Amino acid sequence: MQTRERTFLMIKPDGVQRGLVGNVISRMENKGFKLAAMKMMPVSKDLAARHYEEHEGKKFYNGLIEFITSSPVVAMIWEGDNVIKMTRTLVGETDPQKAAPGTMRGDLAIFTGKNLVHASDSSESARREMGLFFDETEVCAYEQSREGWLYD
Ligand code: IDP
Ligand code: MG
Repeated sequence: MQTRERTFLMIKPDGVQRGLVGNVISRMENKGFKLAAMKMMPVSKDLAARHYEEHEGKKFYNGLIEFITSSPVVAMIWEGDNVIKMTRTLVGETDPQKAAPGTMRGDLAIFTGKNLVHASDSSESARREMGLFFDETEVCAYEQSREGWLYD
């Protein structure tokens, strides 16, 4: 069985509170990506700081940590060819007012500080973020029968 590229995708507290968990998951499933891991969880201050370490010192940093720890998130790993870049495309620009219609943020959000989802932006961040949120034993490698209809 082939393990394809993997990325980390997280539905932030606003997405969970607004009842958009299913909508986000449907978009990823409908595209053809395979779910490899998923859990609903609170984010501790420590995990938030490690996840967002690249933003430490920026003016929005404290608010971001406050927000991401304010209510549970849904953390996921998705698998597929070029999934890191394609998920960023499906998510849309950081500012929902600039995000194209058809993207998650373009369709479902209004404000940068409440932009629904996080998605890894490179293979290094994907590896790092998957490791922060999941143990190896929580990640499922399995055959999905539709793969022959998605890839050569
Ligand atoms: P990304 O989520 O599209 O990768 P980043 O620049 O990595 O965007 O920023 C991480 C998160 O920090 C954003 O998703 C958003 O929630 C928050 N953020 C970024 N810039 C701002 C800002 O100018 N004001 C408020 N929040 C921001
Ligand atoms: Mg980012």
